[in-house]
Amino acid sequence: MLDEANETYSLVLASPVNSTVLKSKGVGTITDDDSAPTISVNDVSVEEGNTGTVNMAFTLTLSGASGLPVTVKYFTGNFGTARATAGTDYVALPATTLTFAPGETSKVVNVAVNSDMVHESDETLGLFLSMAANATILDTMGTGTIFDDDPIAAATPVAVGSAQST
Ligand SMILES: [Ca+2]
Ligand SMILES: [Ca+2]
Ligand SMILES: [Ca+2]
Ligand SMILES: [Ca+2]
Repeated sequence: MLDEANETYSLVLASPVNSTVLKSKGVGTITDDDSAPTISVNDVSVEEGNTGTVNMAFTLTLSGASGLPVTVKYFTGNFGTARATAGTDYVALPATTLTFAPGETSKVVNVAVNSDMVHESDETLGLFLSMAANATILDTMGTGTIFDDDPIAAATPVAVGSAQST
């Protein structure tokens, strides 16, 4: 069941009795017929918090274990109708190669969300996957939602002007 590289073996015929060996060594090839697994990534949401950072942990999952190392690139991007801003709302991750060792089926990618005390919309970012080797990307993006937890700033009291009457 494991997806593997094709394997070769040698067969050596030795010491025949009452026969002649015409070709003493044959090389056979076992062609692997197990399909490569697929990669997907989940959607994650976190409360923003007010100080420091909050960890947004995405889980990348293989549909099945592989006998081969599986690699995939991931990177973050501002994404969605209310987009989080890289560098302000979270720490951007540049394109990075992640490797599933043979047999591994899940890996975690952490994104640091910057807490703040500014009232905002709930904002989103994407964790994007590309360029997989020995696997097929089933789900190219995980959505990360940062739930804002800050109240609307108290409105500056507006002086109620005395209506001027004429
Ligand atoms: Ca906050
Ligand atoms: Ca923001
Ligand atoms: Ca924010
Ligand atoms: Ca906020």
